[in-house]
Amino acid sequence: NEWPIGDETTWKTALKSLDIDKENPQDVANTVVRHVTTSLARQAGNMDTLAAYQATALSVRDQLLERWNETAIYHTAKAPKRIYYLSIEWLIGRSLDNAVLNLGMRNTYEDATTKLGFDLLNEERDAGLGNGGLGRLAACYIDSMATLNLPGWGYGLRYNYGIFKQLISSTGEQLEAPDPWLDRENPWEIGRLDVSYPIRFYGRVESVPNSDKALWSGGMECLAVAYDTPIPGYNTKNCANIRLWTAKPVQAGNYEASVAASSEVENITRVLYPNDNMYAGKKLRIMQQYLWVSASLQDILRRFTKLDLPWTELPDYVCIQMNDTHPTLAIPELMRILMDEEEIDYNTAWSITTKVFAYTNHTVLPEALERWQVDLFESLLPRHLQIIYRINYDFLGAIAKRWPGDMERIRRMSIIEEGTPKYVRMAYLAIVASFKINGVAELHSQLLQATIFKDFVEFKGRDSFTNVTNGITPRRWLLQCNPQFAALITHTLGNDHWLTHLKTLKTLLPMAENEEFRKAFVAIKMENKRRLADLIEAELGIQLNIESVFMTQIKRLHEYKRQTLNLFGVIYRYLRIKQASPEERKKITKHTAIFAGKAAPGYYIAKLVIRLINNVAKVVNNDPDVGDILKVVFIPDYSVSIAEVLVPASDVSVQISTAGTEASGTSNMKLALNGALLLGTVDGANVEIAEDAGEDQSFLFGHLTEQVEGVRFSNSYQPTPLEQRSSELQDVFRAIESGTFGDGGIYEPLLKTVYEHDYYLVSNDFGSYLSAEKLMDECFADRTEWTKKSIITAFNMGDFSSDRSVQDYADGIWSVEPCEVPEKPLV
Ligand code: T68
Repeated sequence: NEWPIGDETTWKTALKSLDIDKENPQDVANTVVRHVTTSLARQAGNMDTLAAYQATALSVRDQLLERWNETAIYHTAKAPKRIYYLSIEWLIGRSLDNAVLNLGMRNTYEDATTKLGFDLLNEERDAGLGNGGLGRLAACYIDSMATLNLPGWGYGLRYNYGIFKQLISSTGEQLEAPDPWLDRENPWEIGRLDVSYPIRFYGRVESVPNSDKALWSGGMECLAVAYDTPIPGYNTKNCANIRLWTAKPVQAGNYEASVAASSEVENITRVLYPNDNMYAGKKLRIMQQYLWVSASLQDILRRFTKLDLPWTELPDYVCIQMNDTHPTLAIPELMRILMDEEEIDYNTAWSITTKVFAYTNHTVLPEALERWQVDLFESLLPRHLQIIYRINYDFLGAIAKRWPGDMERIRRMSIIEEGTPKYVRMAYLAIVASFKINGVAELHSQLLQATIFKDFVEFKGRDSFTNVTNGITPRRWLLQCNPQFAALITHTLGNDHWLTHLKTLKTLLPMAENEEFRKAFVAIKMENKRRLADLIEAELGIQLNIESVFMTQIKRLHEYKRQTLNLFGVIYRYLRIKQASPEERKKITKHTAIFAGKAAPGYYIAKLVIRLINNVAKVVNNDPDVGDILKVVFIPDYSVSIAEVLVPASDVSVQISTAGTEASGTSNMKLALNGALLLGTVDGANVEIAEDAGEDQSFLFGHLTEQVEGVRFSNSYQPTPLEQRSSELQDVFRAIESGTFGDGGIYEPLLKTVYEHDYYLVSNDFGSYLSAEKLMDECFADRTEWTKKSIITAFNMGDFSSDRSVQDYADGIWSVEPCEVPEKPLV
């Protein structure tokens, strides 16, 4: 091959000069200092911690970009089938520590920055472009795709403001402040100002006679501009990419009009919607979704067209995984591009489209299912609505043919929900066009097929539906957050192969019986608890006894997740302590109840729960009768980096959603991998965690999924007084109402949800929750047994690595193969 440009020797010498010895701290220090003086325009005498962090991050970014480039070149040359993961949320957290670990350069960077006198702690802001589990899952999956050498890219939105910052007022209430995470330069992204695509909204459609083509014109045009975040694989040269889009106005001729249009356009990617598991139906949200999927598709198709192949081969080169229904507009968008721009007929376009998409569902909660009002849809995306009508027409025709006269079935399954107003049901559109639909844990996938998607299983057949149980990356959620435990594992095994083959941990199970190992394990756990206790004392002024059981419930505030059950349990415990004699108090197992999580700003009941937690904490933590027997902590502004401190310090993982409501859960996996025992309901991935950990290691309780509907029905229609459902809970409610934790009237709306319909079975499960806690306490009394259970739990979590999940997707859904970048580059 010809050298493409200029003088080859000059190029190669220059490229060679960029190489550094990855084990030489001086080499690394050189690159950092170069950024201090050039990128930051500073000098040794003019440094602060922010500059230190930024120079270091830029130096690490250089390392990533080198791999990113090589990966891109190699993949272009090899042209493998690629997987595109479309997620409207990417909850990455911090990148520096993760990047140096994955690059295998942590020690070198540590030495180099120590020698430079840098203090790198706590300068980095979290990239909080997500709400909770769904967004964090995407981040774990891209880490695994890179590590498994799969040719995968993520696509998302570059929100100027991520998830809001949570503040707690003096009255214990949640307040929200914006998260301007891009206000300082973000060293982890590369703006690709040359990669941009036009996006249209509104406008009109003209059909073209005798063809399936139509012309969509007018309305408002803007641009989507790309920003890339390189994601290094662990122990491989492979580097994946998350491409995030930002909305920019197109330069129009008229100055005033373009300034006005510019603020409207820039609003599109201004802020992340702060709802999880709740559909809001806002116009700006559908604009976000369309800008994101249209830009992503244009980018994906441009890459494919470079191969110069017929469109019918698209499914051999492209697979698009939809993370929930948020990217479902990609389906009519691909149809539109194929028909209107590539002039392909409808049937051929449909046959291509239905081989490209797969859809992951993350919830069965009806209030979370997306349905867009037809009139809103029609004004913003008139051509897409036409295409959806056409898809629905064919689809309903097929149903009518198979079930003649079954009008009820047609009404139930139609992509368009009839009524006033009419809605587009996005999940149904996603199912109709996808070749594979999956849930995120065994129980959830079964439930999907038996309930909300039952008709579609009958129509498409069982084979179109499957399960892929969620997973978490062991790099961040063990190596990075619990380095001492990771070192103990590596030391005991003699190598760190387990970091990419997590099932290897199983071979360490005999260590539960090894006293020396247990000692080391306990010492690490205590140190992690100490670190958390120090943080809590510094931030909140609460002193914790690290000998107490640390019970952790960390997740979004939601009625179905039942933080209330936990809190009412805490109050019940408090009342018992108050009643006990000083002698009896000495025998009570010491507890620390730790809560963290945000409530959607408009979710009144969830916010009331936060308020009650904080006011219970105030009373309990300051009651001299209680001392260190019970402490209650609400850690404000939960984030990925706070999770990294909480997870390794926990003894008990509280996972107590009403059976059948939590699709999977992923904090349950993080906590278990770090040795916390499960206190949970038979829900989501708890089932598989308890099964793998072994029944003896978990404390399960509560009504089962198949019982929930019946109990719910009688709660609503044959309500019995609360004291008959649970006299213990009755005591708790009396304490709240009588003002033990401040004005009881404030909490009336919250208590009413239980007094009245108790949709989530808080009263019905309270008794068995208390029994499970009691068993747990008895178990904690024998610390040796507890430690054994903790070790057995951790070493049985091999199946919950996101490497396993992603491999399941690759084999069972995507049909993509690894494409490993060789150590020696091509050019
Ligand atoms: C979560 N869903 C599931 N949704 O609740 C959890 N929703 O059980 C599961 O483990 C996790 O997904 C990963 O599969 C969410 O986190 C959202 O955050 C969300 C965001 C926008 C709109 C709706």
